[in-house]
Amino acid sequence: MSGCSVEEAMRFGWPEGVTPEARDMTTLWSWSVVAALIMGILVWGLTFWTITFHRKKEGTPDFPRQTGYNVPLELMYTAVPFVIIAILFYATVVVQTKVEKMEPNPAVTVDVTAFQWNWRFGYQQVTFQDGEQLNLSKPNPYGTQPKPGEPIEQDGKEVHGPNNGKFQEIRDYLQFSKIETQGSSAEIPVLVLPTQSRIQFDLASADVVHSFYIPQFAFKRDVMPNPVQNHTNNKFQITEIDRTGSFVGRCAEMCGDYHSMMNFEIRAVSPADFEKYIKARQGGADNAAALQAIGQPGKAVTTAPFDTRRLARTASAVGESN
Ligand SMILES: [Cu+2]
Repeated sequence: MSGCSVEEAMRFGWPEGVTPEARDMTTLWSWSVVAALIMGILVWGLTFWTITFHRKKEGTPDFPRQTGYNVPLELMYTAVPFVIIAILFYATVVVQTKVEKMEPNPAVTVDVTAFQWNWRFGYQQVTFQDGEQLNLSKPNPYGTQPKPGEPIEQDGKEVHGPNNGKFQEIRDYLQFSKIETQGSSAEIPVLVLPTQSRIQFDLASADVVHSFYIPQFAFKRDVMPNPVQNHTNNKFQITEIDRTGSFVGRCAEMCGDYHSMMNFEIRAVSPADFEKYIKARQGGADNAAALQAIGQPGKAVTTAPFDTRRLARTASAVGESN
């Protein structure tokens, strides 16, 4: 077996991580599984031994020697699981603290807006390698939400309370950017990010609860509407993406009819290419054109749009197919 396949076997089904956080989580997962397997083999072994050998034998009148009420043994099998749990808890806290770490001034801050049933990505703030900083945020076109207790006007009349209709329409927590990439049923949104750079993701949903999941980040987080009111931590960071490439992303929260179509792609490019890409977008190029300008495929390569016409996939379509 090559070293590579041992490493793959040790991941126990997880994809290869492309961020330091993903690798830490994968290590935690690997050794947790190893610990569970050792415990499992011990328990299965003892169970098998008990039912097979430690039993009344033919021709003997008595049960085998009974070992109940053995105080040292009982103390041991109370203490050992506690030690195992303590070690797992400690290792989890160490990794979780790393994964949730936020540092000021990440190189790129992207806002992620989930909606039924696609994604919109926008660049809030970008710092290039030479230190040049761009603030690309744009005011929310939907205005701001009244403060609690502030009267709201609706059809010329003052109305109060959260259920006046108008209140619910306001999505003032959503972020907007001068450079946005939005998916459609015909096109998978491709989010272009630089390698070797700290990246922050700000998540928000325009409607129901979604979940932002990139298998190769070994990370997902629910995407909520009204993140503050829903008491959700809607920001997270990654230390870096350690290689260039395309990584598929998915919605991991059942969010309605076309939930399964909510795929997107992360395209990690070198920091120099990223700067060229952003400059091309600033110059008016759309996402595909800006990607092609840096020698990248203009469309997603890890996943493709689904056919949204449900009837096209039913029996009647089979009948028509000849
Ligand atoms: Cu969704």
